[in-house]
Amino acid sequence: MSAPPGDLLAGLTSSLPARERLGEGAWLLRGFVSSSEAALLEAARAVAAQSAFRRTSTRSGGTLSVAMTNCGILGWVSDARGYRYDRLDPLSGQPWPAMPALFGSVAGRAASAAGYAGFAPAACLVNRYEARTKLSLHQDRDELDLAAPIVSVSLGLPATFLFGGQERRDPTVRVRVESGDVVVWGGASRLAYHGVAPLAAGEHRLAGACRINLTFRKVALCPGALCSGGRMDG
Ligand code: MD3
Ligand code: FE
Repeated sequence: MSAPPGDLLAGLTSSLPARERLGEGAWLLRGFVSSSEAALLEAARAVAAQSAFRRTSTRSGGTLSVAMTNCGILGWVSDARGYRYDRLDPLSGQPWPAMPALFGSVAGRAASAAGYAGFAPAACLVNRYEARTKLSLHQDRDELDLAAPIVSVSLGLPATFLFGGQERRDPTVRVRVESGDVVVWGGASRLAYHGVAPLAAGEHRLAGACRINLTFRKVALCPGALCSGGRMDG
């Protein structure tokens, strides 16, 4: 009595550490940047030295618990007017810091490993989570190019991603992500609802008491223009 070849193949595939399928077009690459954690955190610190972490307000009058900054040609900004991508940091009045070369290469390699060749992000949103901060369930739809994936790099304290469906009411699965893990969200998962559960307190050897998440986005090809899109808070 041997198992059907399909089962053997499935077993082999799932035992490969390289990539785990989270959903249609969504891949978890565990430990993909493990060897670059320190360098990535150092680059994120250099970005924040130019464009500081800030907690932004939302159109609904609230304030996000997560602190954010950006690097790259475009940065994601939120204020009482809503959400958009902007070439200037509203705090400094200057362009966002350039995307560190290491960021660009990591984003491109991760996208390729998940089957999205030629990914060249215009924006990197840097999120900083401290104990008890969270990101409520939302869709990322401020980008004009929804064919491009989003690449997410986790650094520092572990977190739990909530990964839902195309509708807010769809059930969510919980995915634990650790420092060095990368998730690539594209295809049918690109507009899935997602969020991050409140961060558990802790101490990470390189990042201290926080989690840093980098999300790389293509946004759109719009030289010289402001990119704006829909809302993100449903
Ligand atoms: C699923 N950031 O900044 S990245 C965000 O960990 C954001 O800071 C989270 O969601 C963080 O907007 C999670 C995970 C993620 C990003 C984009 C997605 C999940 C996604 C797009 C589609 C589906
Ligand atoms: Fe998001």
